Amino acid sequence: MSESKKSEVVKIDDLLKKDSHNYFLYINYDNEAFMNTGIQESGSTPPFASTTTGPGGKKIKGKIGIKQDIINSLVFLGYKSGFFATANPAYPVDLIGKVVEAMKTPGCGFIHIISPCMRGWRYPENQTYTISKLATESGYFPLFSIHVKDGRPTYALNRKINTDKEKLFKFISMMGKYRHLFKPDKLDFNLDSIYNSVLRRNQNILDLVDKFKGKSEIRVYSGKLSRFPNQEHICGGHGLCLGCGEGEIINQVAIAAQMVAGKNVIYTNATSCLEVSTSKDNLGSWKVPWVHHLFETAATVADGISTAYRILKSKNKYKGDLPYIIALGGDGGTFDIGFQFLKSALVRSGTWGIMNDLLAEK
Ligand SMILES: Cc1ncc(C[n+]2csc(CCOP(=O)(O)OP(=O)(O)O)c2C)c(N)n1
Ligand SMILES: [Mg+2]
Repeated sequence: MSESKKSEVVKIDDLLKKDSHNYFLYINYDNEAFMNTGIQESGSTPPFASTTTGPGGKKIKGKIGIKQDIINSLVFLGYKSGFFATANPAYPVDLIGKVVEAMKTPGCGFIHIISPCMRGWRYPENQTYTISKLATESGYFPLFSIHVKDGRPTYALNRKINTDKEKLFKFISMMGKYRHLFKPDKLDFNLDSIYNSVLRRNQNILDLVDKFKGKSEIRVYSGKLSRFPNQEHICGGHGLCLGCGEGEIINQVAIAAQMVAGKNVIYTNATSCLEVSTSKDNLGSWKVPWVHHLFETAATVADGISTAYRILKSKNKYKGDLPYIIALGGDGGTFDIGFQFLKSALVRSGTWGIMNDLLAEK
């Protein structure tokens, strides 16, 4: 990276004052497997992690393949306007700031959030925060954000990337999904290859930050957690596992969404742990409109709702404020089965929705 490392502080209060409006925001909670159907491997499962479809043991060493990079594959699709970021619930001000920023960016938004899963990653439930924090501190899950304007992405880190081998191995060793790399023998080749893949991926991100620089290379969100309101979009008392990352993530997303839009938010939810555990029996957990549909179509349904409201508004058939539409989906629904739907919804809302007279907000 070049020497001119300028950093910028983005106040969440200032973002809230903007009157611009996003059309479609997709939140991906990434627990690195198809968890609600029994821990099957996804495109986001990292190398050598054990799943029920690629169990780690004597013969098989867990996943053969890479953890796909979803963000960098999505930002070069020529949008007129959009906001993209990674986030981690162990950094709530950063996560909330990004949701607010996405909701204030015209066009499309996408946030990829690491979501620890005690059941699938196999660790005691009270370790969620420690593991989540280590994911970023070790360099495994770096925090960065990208604005796209007229087709051109500009990258910024939200925290310096430090790929720390010791912390990475500590992170790995805390989870049962990697136990076969330590017992009966320590598999140095596999452990080193995880470290090397993280190093290479981070170098790729640093190169992109260098090539597609904005005003600053590091953007830090600031705000006081204690001054943020409690969210009123979803009740407490869901049926997620203890310490589930998805529960913490939806709480933080809803705090941000409420600060931007009050209750004028509609969620769509792909089949996933969050969906099944907030819609048990006849009693849903949601206090704002929430639509469950297929595993793969959270993006399509959300974009459809958003577009319908904008058409009605432009024809003067809807008088209220346009609602904010947020699609929620797991890594299986995002990286794998829902990818083509996600790509299309991002392109429609981030490009066509802005250029089309009927759809663009007046
Ligand atoms: C077409 C289709 N295939 C398979 C399923 C079964 N199914 C529902 S959710 C799911 C996995 C969800 O995984 P992910 O998106 O990662 O969410 P998580 O459960 O991990 O939160 C699967 C396989 C389905 N509903 N529809
Ligand atoms: Mg998952």
